[in-house]
Amino acid sequence: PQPVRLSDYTPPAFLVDKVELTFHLHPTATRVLSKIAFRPNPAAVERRFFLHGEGLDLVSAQIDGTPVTPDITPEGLTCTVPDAPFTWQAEVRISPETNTALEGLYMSNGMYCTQCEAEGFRKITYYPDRPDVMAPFTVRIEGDLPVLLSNGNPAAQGAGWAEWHDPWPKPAYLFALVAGELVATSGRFTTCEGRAVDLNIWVRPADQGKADYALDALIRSMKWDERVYGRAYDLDVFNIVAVDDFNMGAMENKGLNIFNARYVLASPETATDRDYENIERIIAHEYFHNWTGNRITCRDWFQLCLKEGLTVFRDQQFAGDARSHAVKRIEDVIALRARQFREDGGPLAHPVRPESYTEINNFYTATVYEKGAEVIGMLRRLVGPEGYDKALALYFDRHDGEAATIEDWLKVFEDATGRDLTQFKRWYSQAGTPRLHVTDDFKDGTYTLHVEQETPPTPGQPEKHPQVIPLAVGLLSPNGDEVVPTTVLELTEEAQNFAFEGLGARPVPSLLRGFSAPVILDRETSAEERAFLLAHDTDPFNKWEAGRALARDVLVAMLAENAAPAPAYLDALAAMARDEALDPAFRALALRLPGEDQLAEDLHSRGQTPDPLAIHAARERLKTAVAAHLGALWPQLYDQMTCPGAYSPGAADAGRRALRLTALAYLARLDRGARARTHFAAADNMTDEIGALSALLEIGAGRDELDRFARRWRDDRLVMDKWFALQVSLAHPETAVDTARRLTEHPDFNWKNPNRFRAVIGGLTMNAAGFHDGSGAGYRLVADWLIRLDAVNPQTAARMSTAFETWPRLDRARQALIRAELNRIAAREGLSRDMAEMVGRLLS
Ligand code: HT7
Ligand code: ZN
Repeated sequence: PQPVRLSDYTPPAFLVDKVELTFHLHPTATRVLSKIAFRPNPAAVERRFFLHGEGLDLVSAQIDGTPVTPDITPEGLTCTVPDAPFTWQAEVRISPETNTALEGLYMSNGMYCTQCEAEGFRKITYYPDRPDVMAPFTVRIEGDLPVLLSNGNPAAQGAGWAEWHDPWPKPAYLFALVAGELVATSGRFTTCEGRAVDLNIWVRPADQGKADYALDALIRSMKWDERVYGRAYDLDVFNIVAVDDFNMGAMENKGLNIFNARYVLASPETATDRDYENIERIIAHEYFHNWTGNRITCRDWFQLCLKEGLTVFRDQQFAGDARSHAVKRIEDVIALRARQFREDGGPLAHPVRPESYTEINNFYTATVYEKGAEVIGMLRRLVGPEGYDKALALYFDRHDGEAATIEDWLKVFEDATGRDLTQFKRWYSQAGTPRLHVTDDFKDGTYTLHVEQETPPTPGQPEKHPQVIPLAVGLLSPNGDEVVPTTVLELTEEAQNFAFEGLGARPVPSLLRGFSAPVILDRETSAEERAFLLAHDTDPFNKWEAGRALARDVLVAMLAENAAPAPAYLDALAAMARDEALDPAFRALALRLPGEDQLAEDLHSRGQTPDPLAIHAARERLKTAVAAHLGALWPQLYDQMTCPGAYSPGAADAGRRALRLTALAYLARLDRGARARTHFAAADNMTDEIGALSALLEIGAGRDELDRFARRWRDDRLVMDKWFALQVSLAHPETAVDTARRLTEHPDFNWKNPNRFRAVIGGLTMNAAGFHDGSGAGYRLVADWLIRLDAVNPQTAARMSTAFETWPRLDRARQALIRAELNRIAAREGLSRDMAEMVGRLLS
């Protein structure tokens, strides 16, 4: 297939005034009747009538009531139509039960549901399936099921049928239908505009009672969007449905969000603190899309970051307000570095706004989402919170009801603040993570920072230009006082100097505070200076960053020289862990060592070839050394960090549990898991149960506990996903591949369920040393399963192929092994467009 290019965009030939759909549900022969009012688009450059449609069985078609015979291709149909408004009617037949790709209308455990973003609506009926065609929808569903849902407000219903009307014009990708035996957890919310909204979280009857937290998160999100962005909800009902088989996290269909069940269902016994946090974040994210995505949508899929980057930024702000801004920022940066920096530095690098694609599903990436959010964070920093608020108000005002572009987005900032964003726009078009090389000097009371920026070449972009980079800086005096509070320096040139005058002594710089830009900071820094910042920096992000950099330097030295961990680092860590002025959640994060994949990336960026097994061994040695050095502290922290009272998923208790379980994991290295076993046996919530089990698995113990866990949770599929994932991701490198293989033979390894597939095969790819086993067995097993899954669910298979994106940084032997597997996948007959594009890009 030919790639689609941003530069080829043309407006639609026809616009849609109204859509009426009728569904007669049947597992293998659902009839879909459509009646669509079209009119020629005055802005069109051509008049061809083309409707997308894939895998549809066309029964009949009419224009203004007269039967027509369209020309049908695998992508859609064309037909001769009047040069004036007309009504198109069609009947198609589809088979939801055999739709294993989980795109379009499909079935999950007896429930009908849809997934239309990005291009799934064309698998439901013939339609101009592009986001710049927006229309109000009326939907009638007929089916012998108790709950029949679609977008908008309920219009009428009877036994076996229901009608829905969505007055807000929307693109087809926001269409949704759900039908099944479902029960609701319900609430009511009155908006600041006085609209009473019925809220329902629909789950399968067996999951009743596990949607309270999702409902609570929804209400908090609605309030927050009113308070912070002035955005109110605009329908009489808001429905959320939890579905077992789902390709991604959730989908923001207008008035009918559909969620992967793992991001809805929670009880203290079955969900961890991390699960609760994810539910809160994703509920908020999908809700926020109602304005940033639905009311204002994207003109075309190249503009995906317009809704995704902004909505991630908004959900990050929300979570920061609901929990701790410092902890949230650190967690977001850990994730950004692990997923987005890795993507930006490899063969899959692409701009935040890509310029071409073959399969758009392959571009729902960390770059579009997370780097897209970082770009908005930088904009906010550059124009200030008030400028940002003014620009957003103008954005909602100017573009409500439209399908907009990044140009529209930047123009509202220019118009609202008077700032020229021509150079800033490079963040949308230039791929790759910029590197800042910083040196400094001090003379006659003046401290000068010399900053150079450089963005490495990325696929298709050999030459890079300087970007606008907000560099937040503070200066500390040698006694630890802050002599220059946080100041934002604006980098725009390849090389720039910034002088700070009137200083009594050479200061210690705290650079890139709050991680003010998604860049790699390159500056020779001594261990003493890092320890100083860990102890004194007033910026919590940089305080954590100093500890993280110390740990990384220690690990690099351990790898290079087989050195013992530096005592200065261990002392600094102990002081931080003991510091009761610090939030327990922050301390838990600071005690977490950099991940193996992150270390591999760090070594690579220093010009070395990482050895995954050596990294694993060094990290294990460091963990044991930290355990021993801080010895007596662990039982103290374990005893101190209890949470009296009933389980609460709130940030305060979750932070205490995180620190307590960190202590338990280190303690397990000293007492051979004795305390972890007791903890596991006494656990009354899933956070404690998983925390103790992980501590045991990490030291190669926990067989009995795994068995007990399986017996207890056999019937809970979401908890069993954890059981599958944990065993593989925490397996010893030598046994990881065998463990994964054995689990693929387990009777409950339902590999067509994306959550279960991700648990086992994804779990293996996350066990860096196991996956990169020198024999290539890990690569082979993953490739075998990707080939198998690709035939039934290309989207999920293609997404997981990113496990291979780090091949260029590995040694020759591993590179050859991975390339051989990628070539084996590429050579398969009938490979999906999704996978073919991914493998092609990975190999290029
Ligand atoms: N906008 C959605 C992205 C999406 C998706 C969701 C579920 C299944 C398939 C999907 N393809 C694209 C989710 C979001 O970002 O909110
Ligand atoms: Zn989104």
